Amino acid sequence: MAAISLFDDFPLNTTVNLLPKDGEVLLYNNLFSELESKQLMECLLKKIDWRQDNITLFGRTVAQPRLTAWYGDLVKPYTYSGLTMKPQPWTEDLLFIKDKIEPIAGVRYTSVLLNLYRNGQDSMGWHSDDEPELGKNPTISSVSFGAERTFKLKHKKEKSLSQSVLLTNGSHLLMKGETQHYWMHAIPKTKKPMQPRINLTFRVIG
Ligand SMILES: O=C(O)CCC(=O)C(=O)O
Ligand SMILES: [Mn+2]
Repeated sequence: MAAISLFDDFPLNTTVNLLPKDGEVLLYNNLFSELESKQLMECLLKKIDWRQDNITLFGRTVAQPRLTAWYGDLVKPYTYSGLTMKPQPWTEDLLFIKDKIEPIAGVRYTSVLLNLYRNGQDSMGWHSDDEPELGKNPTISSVSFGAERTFKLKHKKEKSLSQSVLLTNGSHLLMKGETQHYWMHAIPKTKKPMQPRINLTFRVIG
């Protein structure tokens, strides 16, 4: 019988909660094959209507350190860090990704926020995905293509609790339960030379 190595990639649909308490964060590596990931990365880079918005934080207006886009069901606009975003209609590529993650997440997503990190200087600051439109205990799927970046989590109350997850090309990270209530997450800047990375966070807007 073949030995099972703990160091192999987890097979599809094998999940381990990466949080010690107060929420669930599950990682599915290689949900998309290398070829699918390469093709999706190229198509999304080309076809998504990327923009760099300004954002006002603590009264100061600055350009967001990444490009973003917002797609989804053509329902209500969504307010995110003071920006009201009007979604563009789903594209074929986005529906392909959505169809693949929904059976794992067990929800039907109504929208997706896309982030393009052009290099290691692009980043996402500490936050929780806790906008009122997302409701209590939202399920959020985060799909990554391109360069591997470190995703950090820290507990809001217990300062000693933190977690680091490498988000690889073709991976699916699922956040659910009380995660957004108790934890914050971020993609820090890095000085290492970094190729572009695209991240898609699928959300249910109520
Ligand atoms: O790029 C990532 O992995 C995180 C994105 C994120 O947290 C968000 O869009 O709210
Ligand atoms: Mn987030």
